[in-house]
This record gives sequence, structure tokens and C-alpha cells, in this order.
Amino acid sequence: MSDQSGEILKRAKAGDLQGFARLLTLLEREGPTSFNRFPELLEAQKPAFRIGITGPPGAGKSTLIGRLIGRFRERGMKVGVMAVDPSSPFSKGAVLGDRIRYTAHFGDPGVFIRSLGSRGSLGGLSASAYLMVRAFDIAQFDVVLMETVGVGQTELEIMNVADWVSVVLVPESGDSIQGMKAGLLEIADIFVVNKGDRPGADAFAHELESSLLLDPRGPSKPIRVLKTTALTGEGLDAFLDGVDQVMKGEEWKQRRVAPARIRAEAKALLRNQLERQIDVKAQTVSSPRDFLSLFSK
Ligand SMILES: Nc1nc2c(ncn2[C@@H]2O[C@H](COP(=O)(O)OP(=O)(O)O)[C@@H](O)[C@H]2O)c(=O)[nH]1
Ligand SMILES: [Mg+2]
Repeated sequence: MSDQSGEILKRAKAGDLQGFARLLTLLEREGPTSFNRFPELLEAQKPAFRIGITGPPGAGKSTLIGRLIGRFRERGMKVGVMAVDPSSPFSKGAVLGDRIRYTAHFGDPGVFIRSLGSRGSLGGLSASAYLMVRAFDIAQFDVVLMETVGVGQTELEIMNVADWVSVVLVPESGDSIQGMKAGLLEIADIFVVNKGDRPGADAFAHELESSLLLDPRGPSKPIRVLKTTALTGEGLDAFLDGVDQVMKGEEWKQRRVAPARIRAEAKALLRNQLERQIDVKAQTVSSPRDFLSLFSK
């Protein structure tokens, strides 16, 4: 296997999707020690722009991503999609649903889609997810769309990796916005009110906008609110304008290599590693007496 890794890397770097898939398999199997074998992962020459798309289940994230893939492909860009579904390691249904929504792009040599059903055991992104997102950087991808679900650790951890974060809500999210706002406000670069075809979409978008303006913590960045209808593609131009604006600058590349961000990634990888060690050790325990050897001096 190790003899092949050079060949696999070469193919992935040349933009070959099969080679890329094999590289991911290697990374998944080997975990963070892969950095030794593939130091390229640490210094991307031409990083792919990572767009985080997060929000509650059913908000239309996958549908939106399906549309975005099409729009980026029209421009000849190479697109990666990482759908992290932390709702359960057995969420075959959700993964299958995403597959159906992305079907139009299967077989397109400019699109690579991978669903990750699992996650780190504390609820954050898995080590594989951190490795995979770096792999896109060395395989000629222009943009990576990262879908994460829910409100929780995974959603917040997207900050560690995404260059631009959109939080997708629906008109019906109105009732829970006060509760959700705290964490979301910090991670969001943009709020998308999807299902714009539904009643109350405009009212909710306005309400959201004014509540963001009134927020006593004060927005540290100019958060925008957009209305989209992912089903028809309406509102996507404004979304893409937002992407273009950030992507053409240099700031996101500088933010990538900021010590605080690297440290956050290191912390997540270390946490994952420790969790695995804990799992292995816990396997040796079958009665309270086993605690003696577990916690001996
Ligand atoms: N009415 C309406 N339904 C939508 C829209 N976007 C997505 N949906 C539907 O909402 C459901 C959930 O969409 P999905 O993309 O799987 O949401 P996710 O869980 O956030 O990825 C699907 O039945 C979609 O067809 C929209 O703009 N308007
Ligand atoms: Mg989805």
C-alpha cells in the first residue's frame, strides 16, 4: 500500500478523481499521521475556497448545494462537496436523500461528492473530515461546499475550516431564532432565508435583519440576510456575489494560516486522537474491579 501512495498522490494532484478517492481512503485509514506521508497537506499552493453551509435539518441545504454545484460548473470551476451528517452514524436516510439531490452531478469529472455519516465522538468533526478538507486543497479544486447539520458542536466547528459560513434558515425558524442566535451569530458570514416561496419569508428575513442590527454584541462583520428559493434557484445570484466578493480577496488565505485557527484544528485532531485511545482502553473494562488497573498509580 505504501508503495502506491506516491502514485495515488500524483494522480490526485493532477486532478484525477479516482486518484483523489483513493487518497481519501488512505487518509481515512491512517488518520493524522498521514501528515508525515503527505506533507503536501500542510502547505497548499492553491487552496480551494471552502463554503460552509449549515442550519437545521430540512432547511434546504442540500438542495441549495445542488444548485450551487451547477452554478460553479457553469463557470468551469472544479467543485468538491463534503456533507457531514452528525445526526447519527446510521443516518443512511439523510445520506441517501443528499445523493438524490445531487444526482444531476454524478459522473461529472469536475465534481466530487462525499457524505460522511460519522463524526468525532464528542460531536465535532471527525479527524477524517479535517484531513479530507485539506486534501481538496492539493487536488485542483476551486471550491468546496461543506454541509453540516444542526445546532451544536459540528456546526460551530465549521468555523475551524470554512472560509465563509452561511447559515440556512426557513421562514418557520422564526420562533426559535432568539434561542439559536447566540452561537450562530459568531459563525455566520451570511444568513440565508430559504424556502422563499413560502408565506412569511419576507417578514422573517426582515425580522432577522433587524434583530441582527439590534444585537447588543454588535456584529463584528457585516452580516447579510438573503432570501432564496433553492427549489427554483431564485436568490442564488446574491449568494454568489457574496462568495465572489470574499473569494477574490486575500483575507481568507491569510485567515487560514492564522495561529488561532491552526491551533483550533490541532485541538480538534488531538481530541479525536484521545477519544480513540479512550475507546480502546474502555474495551478492557468489564467490571468495577477493572478500575483498579485502569487507575493504578
Ligand atoms: N418549498 C420549498 N421547498 C424546498 C426549498 N428548498 C428545499 N426544499 C425542500 O425541503 C426539503 C429538505 O431539503 P434538503 O435540501 O434535503 O434540506 P437539508 O436537510 O437542509 O439538506 C426537500 O423536500 C426539498 O425539496 C425551497 O426553496 N422551497
Ligand atoms: Mg442535507
